[in-house]
Amino acid sequence: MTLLHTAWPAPGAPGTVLGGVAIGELFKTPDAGWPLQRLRAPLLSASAAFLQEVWHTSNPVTSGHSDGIHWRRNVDVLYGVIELPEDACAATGDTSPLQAASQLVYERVFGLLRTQGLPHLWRVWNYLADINGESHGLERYRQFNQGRHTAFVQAQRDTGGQVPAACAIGVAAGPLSVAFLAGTSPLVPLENPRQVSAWNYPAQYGPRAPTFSRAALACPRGQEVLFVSGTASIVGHETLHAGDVAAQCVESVRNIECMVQEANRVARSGRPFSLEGLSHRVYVRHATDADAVQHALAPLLRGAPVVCVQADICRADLLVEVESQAIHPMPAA
Ligand code: 3EB
Repeated sequence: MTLLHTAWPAPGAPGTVLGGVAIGELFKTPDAGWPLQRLRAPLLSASAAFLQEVWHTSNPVTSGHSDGIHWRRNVDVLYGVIELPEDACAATGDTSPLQAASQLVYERVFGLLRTQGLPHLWRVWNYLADINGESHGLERYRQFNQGRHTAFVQAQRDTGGQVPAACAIGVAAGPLSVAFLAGTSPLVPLENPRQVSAWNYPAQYGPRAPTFSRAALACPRGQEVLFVSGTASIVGHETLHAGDVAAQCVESVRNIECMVQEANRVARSGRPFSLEGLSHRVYVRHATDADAVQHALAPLLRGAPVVCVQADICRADLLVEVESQAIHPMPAA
C-alpha cells in the first residue's frame, strides 16, 4: 500500500485516486468519479483559480455511496466525503440545525466505518458556513462542537485522547462539508505540551469541547503519516497576539514545531519529521493579510510547499491557521 498525496494532475502518479479536495472557484468542477470535497474558498496568490489535491493508492480500490457519504477504500485505508445542507435538519428544542447536521454527519461516518470494518478515524477536514456567526444563543462553531461531541459519545468513542487530527474552518456559504481518512489500524494521537488539549478546553470556549488531537501518526501499510491538525496562535488555551497576523504566524509555527518534536519521539520510520519536510495549508481570515502571512511564514517554513486559502478561523480573534502533513515510508521489515 502506498498512500501518495499530490497536486492534481500528478504526472506519472502511480495507482488509483482514493479521493481528494478541490479548492477555489469551483462552480463548474466536474464530478471526478472519486470522492471529492469541495472547499469553496478563494486561493490566495496562486496562479490558478482552483487546485486539487488527491490521495493515491497503489492497491485495488472499491467505492460506494452510503448514507450520503461518497467513499473509496483499499484494504486498509478509506477516504470519504459527506456534504449536508443544514436546512435538511430541523431545529428541535435547543438543538440548532447546524448542531443536528453535525451530529448526523458524524453518526453516518461512524456507521460507515463500522460496516466497512475500518474503525479508526485518522484525520477529518470540517468546513462550515459562517463559523463565527451566532444563532440559538451560541456561536456556530460551538454548535458544531456540540453535535460532533454527541455523535462521538453515542458511538461510544473516546472524546479525549484517542481522537482524530482535524481542522474546522469557516467558509462563506454552502453545506456542512466533512472529508475524512480512516484506517484499520489505530492512530497515535499527539498533544502539544504548550497547549491545553482541545478536548480539555474550559467551558468559556463553549458547552462542549472540540473533539480532535493536536496531531496524529497513522500507519497505512508500509508507511507512516503525520497529520498536524489546524494549528493557530494559541498557548495554554488562550489566543495570543490578537490583531497581529505576523506574530500569530510565528506562534502557530512554534506550535507545529512542537508537534514535529512530539511526533519524532514516537516515529518509527527511522527518518525524523521536520518543518521543511511537511506540506502546509494556510487559512487566512483576511485576504488583505495574504502578503504579510507569506512574508512571515516563508523563512519559518524554509521552502516547504504551502497552499494559501482565504477562510475563517474558529475563534473570532484568530487571523491565521496552519495545518501540515508528511508521509514517510517505513523501512522494509
Ligand atoms: C484550536 O486550536 C484552533 O474543532 O476540529 C483547530 C483544529 C481548531 C481543529 C476542530 C479546531 C479544530 O482550537 C481551532
